[in-house]
Amino acid sequence: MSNRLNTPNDLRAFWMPFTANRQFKKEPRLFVGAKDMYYTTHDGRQVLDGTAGLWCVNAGHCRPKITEAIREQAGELDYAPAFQLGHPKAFELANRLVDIAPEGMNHVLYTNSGSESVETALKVALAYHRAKGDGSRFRLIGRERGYHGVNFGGISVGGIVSNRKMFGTLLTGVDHMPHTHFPDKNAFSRGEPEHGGDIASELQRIITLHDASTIAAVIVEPVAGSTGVLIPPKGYLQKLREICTQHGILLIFDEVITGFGRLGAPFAAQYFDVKPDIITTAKGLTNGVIPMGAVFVTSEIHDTFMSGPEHMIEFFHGYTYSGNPIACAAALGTLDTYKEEGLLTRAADLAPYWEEGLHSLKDCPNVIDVRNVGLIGAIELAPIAGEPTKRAFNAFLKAYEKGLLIRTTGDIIALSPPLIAEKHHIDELFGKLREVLQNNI
Ligand code: PXG
Repeated sequence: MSNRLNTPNDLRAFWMPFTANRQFKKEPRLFVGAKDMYYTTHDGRQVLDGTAGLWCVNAGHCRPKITEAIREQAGELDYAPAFQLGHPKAFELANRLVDIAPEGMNHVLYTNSGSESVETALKVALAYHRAKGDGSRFRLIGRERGYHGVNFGGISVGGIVSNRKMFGTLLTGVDHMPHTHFPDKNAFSRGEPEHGGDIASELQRIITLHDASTIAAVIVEPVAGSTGVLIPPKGYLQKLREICTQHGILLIFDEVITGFGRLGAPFAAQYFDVKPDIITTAKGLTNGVIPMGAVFVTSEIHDTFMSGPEHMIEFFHGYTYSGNPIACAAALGTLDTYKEEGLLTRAADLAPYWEEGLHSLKDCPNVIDVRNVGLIGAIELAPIAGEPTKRAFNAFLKAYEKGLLIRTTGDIIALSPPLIAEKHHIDELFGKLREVLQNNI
């Protein structure tokens, strides 16, 4: 007898990611279409996208340049082996990416997701020190509440407890800096909070403990996203950079969320004017349409590997789909769209209006903090006693009913609309959210 689930719309077979599967399957929420700022649900309703999908659809949905590029590429060259062979668009895209990257980040490795970008960056960092004859630098330093995807390197340097606790010993040789959330002092901050930049000196303490000669890299999200939007206090990132430079430690910015215009500059490194040695990206690279990531490294790092006999592979790492032709075409179509519409800097123009709208929700019941930077916003809610996460999840369900997509993590609502948003979309978003929050969730 076949054990196939044989109803076409049976929801049981798909074990959904980061989802309350049983709740979802009782009350499914399906999107069947999307255009620009809106999704269409299976029951025919329009839902305003307040989160750019999962922080990735920066140019809005079903944009013609991107969909056409994919269609064309699929008919022209579907796949080319990624190892020891190439295709023109992989090189064209790398050059285009380097053009918008912070100065000196001149080389790009391709991946298929943010998680793979993180693994790639950590491996580059370890291998770089070995290639320089400094192989005792094996430690990796992350941060509490950090999110760096779901693979073993990423959860090891990451600091979200629920993502780590089920999975054994993880990587050894990892330590964590403290997080930067100080609600007592910084609640209702606009932009970079005033207090807490000094916490960067905890890195110095960790270095003193382990000795700099054992530490390969420090990895942080410039703005921590998944943990509920933690914006770096003033001076914090600059101080991390100083300490890393002083001790020969590589600084990795995980820009999977902040990359491609989210803050109003192409990358957070430019927005905060702090230059890391490695940048990880994904999401907005292809507007979320095709899985793809990219890791940027400095010439210094790249050139360090370019020694030894020329017929030898310089870095033993890569994926079957690194630089996949259809993904490259999607990314090129995305970069064209960003350029034509000025989307990589548009968030800077919208940010003041966004900030006002967001902070106007301060007086809603149970709101204990509101914070923002670029086109990112967070509203932190007081948890329901004894039922953490439930209030925010209720808000998510209510918002969906009202035609608004928000993201929640813990009891925090995170907002990050597509960068094509107009003021009336921002008004609609905060209008609907006010209705949700006012109704005793
Ligand atoms: N690094 C960072 C900083 C991320 O935000 C990843 C790595 C992993 O990317 P992939 O492509 O492997 O998922 C991420 C992903 C949310 C949310 O709602 C955030 C992410 C993914 C899904 C949901 O906060 N970030």
